[in-house]
Amino acid sequence: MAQILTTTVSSKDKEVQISRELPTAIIGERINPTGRKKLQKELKEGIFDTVKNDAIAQVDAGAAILDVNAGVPGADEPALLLKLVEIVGTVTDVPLCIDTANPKALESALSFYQGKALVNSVTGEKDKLETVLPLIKKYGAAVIGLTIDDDGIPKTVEKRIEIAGKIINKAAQLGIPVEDIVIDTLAMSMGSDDLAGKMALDSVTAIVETYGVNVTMGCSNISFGIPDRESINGAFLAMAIRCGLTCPITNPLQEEVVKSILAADLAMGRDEYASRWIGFYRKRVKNAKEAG
Ligand code: THG
Repeated sequence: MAQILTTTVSSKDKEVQISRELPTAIIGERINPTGRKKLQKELKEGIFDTVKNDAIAQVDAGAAILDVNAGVPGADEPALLLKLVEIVGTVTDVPLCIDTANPKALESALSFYQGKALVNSVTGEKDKLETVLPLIKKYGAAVIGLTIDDDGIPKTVEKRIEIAGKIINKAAQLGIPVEDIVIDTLAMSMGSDDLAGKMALDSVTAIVETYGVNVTMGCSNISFGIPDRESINGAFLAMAIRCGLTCPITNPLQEEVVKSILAADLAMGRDEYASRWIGFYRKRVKNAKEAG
């Protein structure tokens, strides 16, 4: 059996532990303007109502951590990311996953953030390792390591294992402990490659067996371009959890997604007396009654 590593992240007031012995930690993906024209427009105009509503709704629906991405084309990303981190922190108290490829934006967000953030992300690319990992060390953050390198997205499980190893070793050289590295095995669209799901699932199993680390994936990616995405996302999530996925980046506002995760946790023996399942069931019934 692979070693079980616990990744701890925190906000000013709350700590979240990520482990294969604990319930799945949902990272809510909604605060991301990619593909959301209306949100892009609001952010450009300095309107943050959708961000606030999405933050509150995702936590209410079961998100343990919130991903925050400020990638609006043409916007000042360092300033906007900082603003989003600040705004989300005023309406929720969960730890944040800071999602940016811009080192300036990352450093400004980290220097402002109170707690131990999850940084999204570093890759196995030489320049990324050299710019991002020192910031992780400096701010004592945890980091998602994408299994991509200078050759692009790997075509095999073995190559993903190799890239993850490179990220873990580079981090260790800087004094970043392995439990602070969460590996992303890359969920790609099954709409454009029908073997993408199996590749991702096999990679989760292999990464967990090899390194024992926590694993994430942007699970909604899997269903791009296919109808009834919620059902696909739900089934994929349950299977990936069985393989060792512990902190999916996904949309908790999709009921099927949350149901699948809770059912998978129950089936994995991580929901004592089914109390989480029952708690969420009662909440759904109550919300439905209130909505008439
Ligand atoms: N790995 C890591 N981080 C990531 C990803 C990943 N961050 C970004 C992304 N991938 C995960 N986040 C999303 C957010 C939204 C969607 C998918 C992945 C999505 N959006 C709808 C769409 O484009 O059709 C639009 C939503 C809307 O209009 O409401 O599907 O892989 N580490």
